Amino acid sequence: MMKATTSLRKKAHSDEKSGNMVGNTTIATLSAQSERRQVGKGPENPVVGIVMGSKSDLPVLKQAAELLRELDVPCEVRIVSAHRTPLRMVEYAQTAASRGIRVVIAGAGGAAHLPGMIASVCPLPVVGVPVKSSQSMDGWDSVLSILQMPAGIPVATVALNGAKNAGILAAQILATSDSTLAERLAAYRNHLRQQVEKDANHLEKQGWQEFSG
Ligand code: AIR
Repeated sequence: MMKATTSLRKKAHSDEKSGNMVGNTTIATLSAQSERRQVGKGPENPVVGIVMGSKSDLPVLKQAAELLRELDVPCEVRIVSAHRTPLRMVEYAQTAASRGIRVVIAGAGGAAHLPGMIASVCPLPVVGVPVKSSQSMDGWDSVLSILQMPAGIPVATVALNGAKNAGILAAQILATSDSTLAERLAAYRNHLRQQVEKDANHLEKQGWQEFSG
């Protein structure tokens, strides 16, 4: 798996030397294209809004931010609690689209009403991240609060603490109208595949005992 700290740009640099290809183009080319990205114009123009119910959710939700940074998708990160700051939540949801946000990632733990309530106020697609908080009933409280939305107001719910996938989903939604982002996502997948193939080869060569030791 590509480490969050290893940006696609850095990878592109080494691939430029080795000539690694993704489809008909090098990852370096993809990175250069990302400079002229179509989604947003820079960090001051975020297109994904990441919101969480508490600062205690940040270790999970930051994985979405890291993934989006790797893909050169500008995002903003905010703390907004459905229960402790309900008016702030409504204001965020009502203004997100007009500020240029195109997808919202919302994560919370416990009685996790934030994703569903944002979805009820805001016309944008909402990806919900159930967070296993310190007081959690094994995560089920959060999972069920986010997952079981009434018909008409959907939240695309990812796995417990699955913020990385939330970031990928948000990028995939944006990539339906951004071919260069689609190419960066393809490069990301290609990297995942190469990692697994590398591990599989090592395991076969070394045997499972050596490999796991
Ligand atoms: N929370 C905050 N406001 C409403 C909810 N459901 C959630 C946070 C966090 C959990 O409550 O998303 O996962 C515990 O928050 P804290 O601040 O007590 O650590």
